Amino acid sequence: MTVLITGASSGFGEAAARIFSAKNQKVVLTARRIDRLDALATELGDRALAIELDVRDREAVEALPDQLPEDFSDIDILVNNAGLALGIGGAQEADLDEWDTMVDTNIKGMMYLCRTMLPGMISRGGGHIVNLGSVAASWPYPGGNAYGGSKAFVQQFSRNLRVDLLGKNVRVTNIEPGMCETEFSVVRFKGDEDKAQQVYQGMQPLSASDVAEIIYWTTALPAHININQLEVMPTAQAWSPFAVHRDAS
Ligand code: NDP
Ligand code: 8X3
Repeated sequence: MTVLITGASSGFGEAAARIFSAKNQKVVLTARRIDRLDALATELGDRALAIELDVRDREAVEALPDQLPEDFSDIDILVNNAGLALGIGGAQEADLDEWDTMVDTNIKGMMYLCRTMLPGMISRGGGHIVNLGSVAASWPYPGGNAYGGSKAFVQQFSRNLRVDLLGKNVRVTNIEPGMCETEFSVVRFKGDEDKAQQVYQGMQPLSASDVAEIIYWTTALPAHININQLEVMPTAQAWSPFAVHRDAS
């Protein structure tokens, strides 16, 4: 098996790369921070390949299959993990550039990778796409706005892929984690480590390897089993009651 992972320089992507590699699968590590990918590829050995890729760059994504050396060219599993949230303010005060970045990365980047990798999978007789959604796809929270919307797209796009790919032997899985301590909140709060740490204060979040184990598990099931959607939260997280605004008078 050869596994292509986007966003392999950190968090779930890096942890998934370690697990797939430990299971003797070849891994193509992609992200923007090539220094991190090179270090990880060196650590994982000959069966790992690092490629700098910004998933928002459609031309670069479309050129990717031709860029892969023969040993790594037959991608069996695509883990569409690259993504981010930026900011947690209300929609009325949001930065449109940040909304654009989330849409370009979480939605368009994921679409580009699917469209580019699917023909090869189908011609080789099968494959598996694992998309990283979020609990934010289904459950709104203050400041989730465009991030939640982008992950709702991932949810519905993943379901639609299943329908298009029926009979093609290509599995599609949408994994929707809740709170997980990676660099996610550091990115969301633009490098403010203290603010990021407060998100997980006094509770046990998921770890990157918890989610990576789930990603791997969905791919290791017998080929006739397709996990469509899998929502996972830390035990310490749940939903709130509906919010109600009451007039003070
Ligand atoms: P991290 O911030 O730790 O990792 C995000 C990864 O995405 C990095 O490797 C980063 O690499 C990559 N990335 C971001 N933008 C781009 C881009 N334009 N092109 C290529 N790669 C990019 O966060 P997580 O591991 O937590 O997040 C992974 C996925 O899981 C995301 O889609 C996120 O939305 C989702 N998720 C996270 C949850 C959490 O609580 N942590 C919960 C639910 C879902 P680089 O900067 O080097 O390009
Ligand atoms: C990340 C989880 O709850 O911060 O997708 O939106 S949350």
